[in-house]
Amino acid sequence: MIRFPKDFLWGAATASFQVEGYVTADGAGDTNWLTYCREPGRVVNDDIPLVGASQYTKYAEDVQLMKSLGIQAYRFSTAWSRIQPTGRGTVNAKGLDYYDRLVDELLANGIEPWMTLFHWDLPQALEDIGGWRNKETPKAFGEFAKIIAEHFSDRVKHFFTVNEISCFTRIAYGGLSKAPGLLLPRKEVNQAVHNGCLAHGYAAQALRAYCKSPVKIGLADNSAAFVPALETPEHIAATKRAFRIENADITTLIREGNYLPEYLEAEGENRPNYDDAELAAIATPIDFHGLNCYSASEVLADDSSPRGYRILPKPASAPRLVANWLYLEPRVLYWAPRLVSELWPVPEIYITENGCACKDHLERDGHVYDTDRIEFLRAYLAQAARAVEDGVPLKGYFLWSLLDNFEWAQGFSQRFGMVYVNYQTLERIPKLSAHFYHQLNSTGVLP
Ligand code: GCO
Repeated sequence: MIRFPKDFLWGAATASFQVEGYVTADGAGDTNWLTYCREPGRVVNDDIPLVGASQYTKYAEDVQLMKSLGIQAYRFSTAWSRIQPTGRGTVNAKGLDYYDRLVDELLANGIEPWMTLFHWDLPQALEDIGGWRNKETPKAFGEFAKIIAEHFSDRVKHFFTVNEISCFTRIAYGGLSKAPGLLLPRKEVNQAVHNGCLAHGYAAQALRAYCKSPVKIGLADNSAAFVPALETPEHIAATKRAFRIENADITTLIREGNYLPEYLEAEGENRPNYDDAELAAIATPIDFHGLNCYSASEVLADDSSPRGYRILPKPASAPRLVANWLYLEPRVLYWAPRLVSELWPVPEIYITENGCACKDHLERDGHVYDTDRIEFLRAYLAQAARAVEDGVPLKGYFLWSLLDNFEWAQGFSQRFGMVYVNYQTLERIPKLSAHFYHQLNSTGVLP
């Protein structure tokens, strides 16, 4: 029997642009993702989440849904552009009102709000000045964090600064699949990555300075994750080394406050511009480390390579479900928290995203029998339990996602929810996996 501790936190996660719909309602400004969606050919079927899952209007129903599924904490993000339509200056009261309503509804129903300040939807006015390439953007984000701290810290006790720095910087400015979808030279991309880390740092400082009562601060990090191909001491040591070096420009930088020599040497002239004050801000201590964990690369020790490890290519028949990047690697839920806790001790680690897209089918009896998703979750969660068992300070888990939602460049074509959304009627239908999750969170035993 696989059992979790009584106080293990069971949550669900979403993000503003992916679930809210009504992205420009009530004075909200345009965002880079809206611009991206409007460019033909960027998103599958040219989907735009103008209506989407409509949590903006259906939040109260969604809170009841969460309550009925035993969700104890809801990780959601604020759309910066609702609160500051141009990313700077004037506050739009109606934007704050929406998150007030959501937070109050959660609290009234005994669900903890875990607020992410930024999950990729950047005010277009900031994208227009260069977005994350420009250091004005992290500065503006620090100011935004002050607004959030002053307004919400009486009720919200857990804050994430930013979500997945590599996705909104490296992939967004050095690739086509995330807004703004540019292919810039390496130096500019490295600068965007650095500025993303700086945004985390400035926001962490602002939250520390302006929250009115004690809160916990962390980030939702998608470190490149590694697992030892064979679990022997030498391969485990090599994997740990790989974890630190391969994440030199984000996770390692944030947790150590310095770029590793390996990184600086490899990037040479392409290294970003920064100073010591920025490094200090980036390394502002955090209370918890959130890990978004889906897949991983397998590593072997290799004495013939200068770094002492080798990252193995994925075999052609390595198992996946629907998303082409999501190779099944359940052991990531053991090794990522374990290696993070060994490399950079922190009181609390959370899995802040984990889940998968499936080809869910609404049967004629009105149900979705997503036994594939349940198998995925069962395999991954068994590894999370193993981490807890081994003394890793893993304190909770947030399933991605509560609802089917807008899966970025995949549009509505990929469903990650434990609850099915009928996009015509907006009806919510808990899938079999939601019942699995409810059983788990109400007993602490993997069903
Ligand atoms: C993330 C992404 C999520 C995705 C999920 C599935 O934080 O990883 O932001 O928004 O929807 O990861 O791809």
